[in-house]
Amino acid sequence: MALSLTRWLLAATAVLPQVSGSILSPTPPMGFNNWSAFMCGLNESIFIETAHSMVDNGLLAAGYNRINLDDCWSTMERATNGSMVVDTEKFPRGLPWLTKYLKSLGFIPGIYTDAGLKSCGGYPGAYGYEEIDARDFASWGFDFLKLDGCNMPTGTQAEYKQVYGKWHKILSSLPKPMAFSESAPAYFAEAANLTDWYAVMEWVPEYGQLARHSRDTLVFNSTLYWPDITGWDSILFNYGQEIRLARFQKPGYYNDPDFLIVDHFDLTMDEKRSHFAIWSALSAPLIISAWIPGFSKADFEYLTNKDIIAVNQDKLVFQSTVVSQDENWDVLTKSLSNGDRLLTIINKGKSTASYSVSFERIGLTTDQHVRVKDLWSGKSNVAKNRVTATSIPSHGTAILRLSAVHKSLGRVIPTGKVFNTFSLTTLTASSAGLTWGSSTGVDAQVWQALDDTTIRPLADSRQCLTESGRGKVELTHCNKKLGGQQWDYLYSGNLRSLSSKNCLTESKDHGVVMEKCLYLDNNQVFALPSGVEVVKD
Ligand SMILES: *[C@@H]1O[C@H](CO)[C@@H](O)[C@H](O)[C@H]1NC(C)=O
Ligand SMILES: *[C@@H]1O[C@H](CO)[C@@H](O)[C@H](O)[C@H]1NC(C)=O
Ligand SMILES: *[C@@H]1O[C@H](CO)[C@@H](O)[C@H](O)[C@H]1NC(C)=O
Ligand SMILES: *[C@@H]1O[C@H](CO)[C@@H](O)[C@H](O)[C@H]1NC(C)=O
Ligand SMILES: CC(=O)N[C@H]1CO[C@H](CO)[C@@H](O)[C@@H]1O
Repeated sequence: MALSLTRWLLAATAVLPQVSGSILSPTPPMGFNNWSAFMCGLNESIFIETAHSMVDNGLLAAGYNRINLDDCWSTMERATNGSMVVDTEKFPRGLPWLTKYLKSLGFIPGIYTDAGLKSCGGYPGAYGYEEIDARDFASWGFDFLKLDGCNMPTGTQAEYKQVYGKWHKILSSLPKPMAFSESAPAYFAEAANLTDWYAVMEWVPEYGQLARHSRDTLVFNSTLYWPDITGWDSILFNYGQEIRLARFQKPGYYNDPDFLIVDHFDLTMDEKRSHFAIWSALSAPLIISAWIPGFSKADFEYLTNKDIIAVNQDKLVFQSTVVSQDENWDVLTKSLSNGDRLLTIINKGKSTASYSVSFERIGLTTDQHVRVKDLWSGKSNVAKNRVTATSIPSHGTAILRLSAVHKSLGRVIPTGKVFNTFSLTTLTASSAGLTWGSSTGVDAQVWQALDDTTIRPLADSRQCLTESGRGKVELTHCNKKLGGQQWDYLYSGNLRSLSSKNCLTESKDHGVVMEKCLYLDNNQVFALPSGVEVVKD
């Protein structure tokens, strides 16, 4: 994706979703796109060599079955009949030949265009040519379209919605519907006012199968786009955007934190493996953008880890949500379709260390032994009350699958951070009362969201988050008879009191207060642990 060419300076969940056979992409897409490694240097031989390498080294068999072209595949002008024209220096045998060849190997080919007047790289945009381009892409044999959003005529949120909506209509009415990757949200990310970003996030799941919510992961040569950051910084940055948006993901729609840039020149092996493990825990698309024929045996090995891919492709496709964060550690969890629980621990620190998490924090209520499988080593052991991952290397990620030794894991309570997805402050229960604070990973920042729609701090689960009138919120003893202790988590990200219909709000001085619900306001949009029912209204 060529977003960064023009934009780099910018400074759920629900009850078990229905998995229907008619969903275009019931699990996250996996495959290859040449952008991060090749940018505009793409050509036929790169795709052919890549495809063969993916077959020979087991990537296709592991599920990486898409090969997508990015920007710069065409000439600079359209033909007189309005069609895009392939650059025959880059693709001497043309695109229908290429798609046929890729399909003969077992791949699904994808193509790129831009919703605006010009692509991010300056090639013809599709604005006003939507029907012609969709027809051509389909007739050339493509089954997947990535639609960037550079150079829109006016750039308003409403305009993006209208144009992406138009594409949705066209693509879904083709004889063979095309998977639709939408870059629209990325153009509204990182703003001082996130209302438009949130608004776009609300409609992209209705129109397509995946959406790029924020900036590009670093291209191979990062110095061109985002000086002075490392590949690891870029991975954590996009992860940091993704975790704000878990409520939108569902079977058939995936939040896309962008490509796996696994051959970025400064990544260590531990960082590459983390990149893959984190994207898998998020059930994010796994689209490798790297020079695959140049991979080492070890690269192919970790990228084809069956247990981790199974987590990525789990049919619930929950995005793991954050249990806790501190300076050195991020802990994530989610449920898997067979009732197992996934625990992911990221070591952001500078040294190898062990980390231990209580069952409670993972949402488990069982007092029994639980089987813990380390998905990197494939080894299992049993644990009771807490899980400890030992020797996690600096910038490494432990990814553990918890399952019942006997019947089932028992009741699982959605548990984790409640945070403002604009300011990133975390709901904190201190002795002085409630505040929005920075993350330190303490129990006072880990919350349980119960079926009765109460919200309780892990530090003392007899206490409930309570709206106590006059705009105040406090922790008071849980009591079903009291009003003000029940909350709806809305699709908008609002936490709305059932009794007053007002919304939880972060005030200017980080106070936890109640105010009238506003439209996708910076101070009222929150992320909650996965498993909490999301109410659309
Ligand atoms: C495609 O690009 C690669 C890398 O830049 C180059 O080695 C190769 O010769 C090119 N192939 C064609 C057909 O231009
Ligand atoms: C449009 O023109 C191009 C270039 O002359 C040609 O290859 C293509 O087949 C034409 N498309 C249609 C639908 O006629
Ligand atoms: C944020 O943007 C929205 C949509 O453009 C606008 O309605 C709202 O007033 C803005 N909020 C602030 C605080 O500027
Ligand atoms: C990236 O590109 C710039 C400009 O072409 C060049 O000076 C620099 O050495 C390149 N860096 C890497 C890591 O390839
Ligand atoms: C990693 C890699 O092979 N990068 C290539 C990306 O594409 C450019 C342009 O063709 C090449 O110069 C790089 O070598």
